[in-house]
Amino acid sequence: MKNPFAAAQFLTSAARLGQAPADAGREAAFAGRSNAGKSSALNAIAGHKGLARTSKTPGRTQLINFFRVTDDARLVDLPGYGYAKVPPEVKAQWERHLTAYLKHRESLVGLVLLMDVRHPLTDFDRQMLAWCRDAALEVHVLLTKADKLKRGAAQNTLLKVRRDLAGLHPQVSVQLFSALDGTGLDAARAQLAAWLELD
Ligand SMILES: Nc1nc2c(ncn2[C@@H]2O[C@H](COP(=O)(O)OP(=O)(O)OP(=O)(O)O)[C@@H](O)[C@H]2O)c(=O)[nH]1
Ligand SMILES: [Mg+2]
Repeated sequence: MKNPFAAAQFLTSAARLGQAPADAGREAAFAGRSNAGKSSALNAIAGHKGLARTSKTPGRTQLINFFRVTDDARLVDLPGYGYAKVPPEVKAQWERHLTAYLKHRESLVGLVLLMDVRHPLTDFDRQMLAWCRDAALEVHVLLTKADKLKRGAAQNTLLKVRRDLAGLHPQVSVQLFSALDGTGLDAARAQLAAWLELD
């Protein structure tokens, strides 16, 4: 299968919504707590290791990073939340930017919410799901770093999270994912391609 994300390119970074590219076409954003594997997932999906910067230091991606897929389609790497060393006022400001982005970004068609398969559904993940539900925004959950668990344990987590999510958001899907060994890569690409109307 041809990878519709192979030509993805870095477009721009924005500290707030006003600096974002024109709100046209279709956009899918990657959100999740710091270190969940957002940038790694983006790189795996594009098949391009150096596209989004990954880091062992949590909270590295502080800006909203936009990537062009086609003239009409973008992927967006959102800053991670739950980074303990960020002062409360910075955190509060970021929450305002984030909710503004989720609420007002017309081109945003879906949110990929990443959770470490070993620590799913934190309070902030639940908060994010509530914001998306209120904004009537579709969510696709990637349970990341699936390579860290045995197959059976990962499957059990998947079933449990799927059950819990059903009560939190009416339009949510969930899958296992690993940027390291490629688990769930095709399914993640298929969901994004559907949202962005790529073929
Ligand atoms: N084993 C394993 N490690 C992973 C996987 N995905 C990411 N990692 C590691 O997890 C760490 C964080 O990955 P990032 O992709 O930078 O996480 P992020 O969510 O973008 O983090 P912030 O930008 O700080 O919010 C890095 O050390 C990655 O190498 C995976 O699928 N498997
Ligand atoms: Mg990142």
